Amino acid sequence: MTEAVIGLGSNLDNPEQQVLQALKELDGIPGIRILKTSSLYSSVPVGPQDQPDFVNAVALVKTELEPEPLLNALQDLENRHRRVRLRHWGPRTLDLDVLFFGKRIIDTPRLRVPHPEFRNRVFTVIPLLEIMPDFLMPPENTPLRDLTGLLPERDLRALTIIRESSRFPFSSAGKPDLH
Ligand code: ROI
Repeated sequence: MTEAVIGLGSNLDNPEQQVLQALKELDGIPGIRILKTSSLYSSVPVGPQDQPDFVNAVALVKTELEPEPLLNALQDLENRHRRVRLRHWGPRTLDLDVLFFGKRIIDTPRLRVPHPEFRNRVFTVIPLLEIMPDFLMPPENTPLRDLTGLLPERDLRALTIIRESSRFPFSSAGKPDLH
């Protein structure tokens, strides 16, 4: 059983709904349970600016899956949201990233964990700080809170909470527990 951090992002087709629905579906995947979710944030796009703002959130999950099966499950979920990628770094209906997988370092053609851009992006760092203020980032156990002063101010201003987290809002009643 591993605790993993998943990043969620959307800027097409009612992004807030895309992210809320994806959280619900994530919790429904066999071998994945959500432990905590951040608030939903609105953020200016990283990359081309001529696209809508994003809705971003992060979720802490516990999972029985190994990294590649977890990635497969996330990609299936993206595809169910009819993910369209119009261009590199362009708008998308749903983007799910493995940001952390326990303390493991993964570097394969399909998957790099910790996510190589995690620490440069206000829309991943701030939501994770909200739910895990004492998180120590692998590989060096750097405190997550040490990153706050380093993020671009312009992006920080443009990151606003659009929906407060209310702990994870979906009932796990009736689902088998993970051990
Ligand atoms: N920009 C923001 N603000 N949020 C994202 O989730 C996001 N995802 C991406 C790119 C296009 C790099 N920019 C983003 O993949």
